[in-house]
Parts: sequence; C-alpha cells; structure tokens
Amino acid sequence: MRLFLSALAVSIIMITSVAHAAEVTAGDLVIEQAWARATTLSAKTGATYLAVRNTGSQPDRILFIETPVAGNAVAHQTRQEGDVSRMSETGPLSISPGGTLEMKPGAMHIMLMELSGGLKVGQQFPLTITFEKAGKVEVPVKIGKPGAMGSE
Ligand SMILES: [Cu+2]
Repeated sequence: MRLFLSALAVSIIMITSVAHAAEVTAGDLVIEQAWARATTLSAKTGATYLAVRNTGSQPDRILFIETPVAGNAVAHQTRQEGDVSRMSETGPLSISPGGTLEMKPGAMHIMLMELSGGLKVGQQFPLTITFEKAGKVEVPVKIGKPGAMGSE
C-alpha cells in the first residue's frame, strides 16, 4: 500500500510539471511560459510575459492582444535611461523564422491597462493573441508573485 501511494505521488508530481510547462501551438508558432505578475486589487496596470517560438520558414507578426481582465493590452519595451526606466509601445512585433520572441521583466512585456480587478497570485486568465499568419490563439496566463522574475 505504501509503495502504491508513493508511486501515485510521483505520477501526480509528473502531471503537475507537465501542466506547468504548458505550451500552445498555432500553425508554426509555439507560445510558452505565459505568466503575469500579481498586482494589488486596485491596480490599474499589470505586466504579462511570454515567449513565442517560430518553427516555420516564414516570419509572423503579432497584430492584436486582448484579454477579458484588462481594457487594453499592448506590447511594451522597457529602456533604462540612467536611473529611470521608461516604457514605450513596440508597435507590431515580428517573429523571424527559427527565432524566438522572448518577453521578461525589465525588457519586453505585454502591458495590461484598465485592469478590472487586479491580478491574484495562483490564478490564471486567458490572453488572446492575433497573429498575421497563425491567426487567433488563446493562451492561459498564470499569475505569479508580485516581484517574480520568471514563470517558475
Ligand atoms: Cu509597460
């Protein structure tokens, strides 16, 4: 019995780690490690990070980003100017063939604006990305700790 239980525990752990590494495929694109930083309940803005891998032979572009948790979502780039970090819109992002578009804290991110109720640790929300060629894709975004630096 004890042996059976520990075998069960091992398989549960394996299932969890597979779920954690969830990736979404759309045509030639693989979207992975989608996560967001938790915010306070009254926060109006938040940031989401993810990676898009292009396994095809043609470039693709992100046209729109939308989510039910925010009134507006746009790709931003953070630049460090002395002691000040500034963000600006990136415009349409392209993913070159064989390349990966990687977003992370302090660099590129998806800015969520007009948040409807804050982002809570441990919860998840859908993000819909429309690509020029791969079309519309819904990606589940996990919410990590407020100061988290990655999807772990
Ligand atoms: Cu931003």
